[in-house]
Amino acid sequence: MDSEALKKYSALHPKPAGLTLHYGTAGFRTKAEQLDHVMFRMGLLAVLRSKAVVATIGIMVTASHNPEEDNGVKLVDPLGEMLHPSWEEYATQLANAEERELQKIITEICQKAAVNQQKDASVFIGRDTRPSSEKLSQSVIDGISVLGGQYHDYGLVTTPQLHYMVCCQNTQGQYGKATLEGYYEKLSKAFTELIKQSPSPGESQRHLKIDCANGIGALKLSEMEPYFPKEVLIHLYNDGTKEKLNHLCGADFVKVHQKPPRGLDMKPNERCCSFDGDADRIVYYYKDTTGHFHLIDGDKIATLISIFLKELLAKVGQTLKMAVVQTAYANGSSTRYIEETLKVPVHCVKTGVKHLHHKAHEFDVGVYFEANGHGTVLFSKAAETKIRQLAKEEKDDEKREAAKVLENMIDLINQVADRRVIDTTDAERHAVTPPGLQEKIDALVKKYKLSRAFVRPSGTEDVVRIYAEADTQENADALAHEVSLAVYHLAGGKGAPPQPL
Ligand code: G16
Repeated sequence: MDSEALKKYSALHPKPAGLTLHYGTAGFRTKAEQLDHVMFRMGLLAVLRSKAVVATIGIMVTASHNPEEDNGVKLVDPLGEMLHPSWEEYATQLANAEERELQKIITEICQKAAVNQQKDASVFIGRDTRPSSEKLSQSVIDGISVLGGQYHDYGLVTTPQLHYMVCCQNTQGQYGKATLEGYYEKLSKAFTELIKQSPSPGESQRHLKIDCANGIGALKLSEMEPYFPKEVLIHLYNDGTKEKLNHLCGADFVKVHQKPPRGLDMKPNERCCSFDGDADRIVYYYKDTTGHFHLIDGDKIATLISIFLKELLAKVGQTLKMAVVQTAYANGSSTRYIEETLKVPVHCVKTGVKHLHHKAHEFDVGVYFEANGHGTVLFSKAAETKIRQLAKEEKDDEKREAAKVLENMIDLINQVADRRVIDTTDAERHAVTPPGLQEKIDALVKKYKLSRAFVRPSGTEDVVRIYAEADTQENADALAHEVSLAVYHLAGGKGAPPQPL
């Protein structure tokens, strides 16, 4: 390590005095102007991680669903998972180190994580469309370069695209080609095959209106459109040419407000969907002929995928272990339906793709979705090998065709994932502090039928999230409001008490 160069470059990316940040649900997130030093240091960290695991590491500059003024960084591990949790603490230490301690902290990390400094390092970088992202990704490059790492800057890409590139690179092309063209070709080929195998729907069913949250999704979908089968028509809205990122649109807005985004005009029964700012969440929706809005969020997507996969697995006659992984935000009826009607086991883990992904790996087929639209399906290596073999060699026509559909699903699903006063336990469904809060929530929940509520500190924003469900929308809203008041009083609220949405 060239200490003089490190000193010189870190001085170009100074840490604001007194600023402390924590590695949250999906990396670091805050106002963009506070992040220059973090980006430089995550460049350093990515080099160390790359040397430690002797593989390419990814860095995505994005604050995803958060406002345009924010930014953040997501680190991607070799197979496209989120950074291993054992390194989150190192990331926090590096981000918060005073400049004079930087070298010492790097040396300590190398010792604790057995990093062989002689190894080569390689880092892939991507960024979203935020105005601050280009400059911040240059700070990442400074961090990588000062420790002698090699890098490839993919520029503007979606988060799933960067995860894909990293996975392709580390599997020597087995997963696909580490280029945008490779990504579009792989996905569109599997999608085209699946369409051929599915019963022919009405003409309108192959049209989709897409709200791109004024983010990267618009750019990348336009690039991908020529690869789609010609009967599939997409119409892009909120493409970022007029309005601000995530403002009154995008997956988070639609999910939270249970209404269509601004700028997307919906006719009855038209299929619509929304991405978030870095295009790693999706929710679908439509309006029926009475004008009623129907949301197909992550819970419903997981349910539909589970029904589809369960039928196919039964057809191929394989007893593969399938499970669904959800978080505390999953609507109770979806959990009941999957467990009791579909007879598929459901597991609940803490919020954050990294937790769901980890759990889903325990099964032959692990379906995981957060209610907010993050998710995918993981097939174990053994299950994938079996399915590919059946698709090729099975003599029984029906079984072989079902295996082929599953094979295309595997190729279409981008399996790589994105991996303070209130403290929680039981997959964040139970508050242990402040004292009395959980008892208060329990009492409020008892007042409503079919109800559930919990609170947890967000890991991407400086807010406490409150979840409530009940037999009717009015009761769910009332319960949410009462719980938010309880949080406000018991957690020592300042300013005006919370108002119902
Ligand atoms: C990130 C994580 C998601 C999580 C979301 C909200 O999403 O990847 O797993 O559900 O933050 O987390 P919290 O409730 O802790 O703020 P994204 O789309 O912002 O990257």
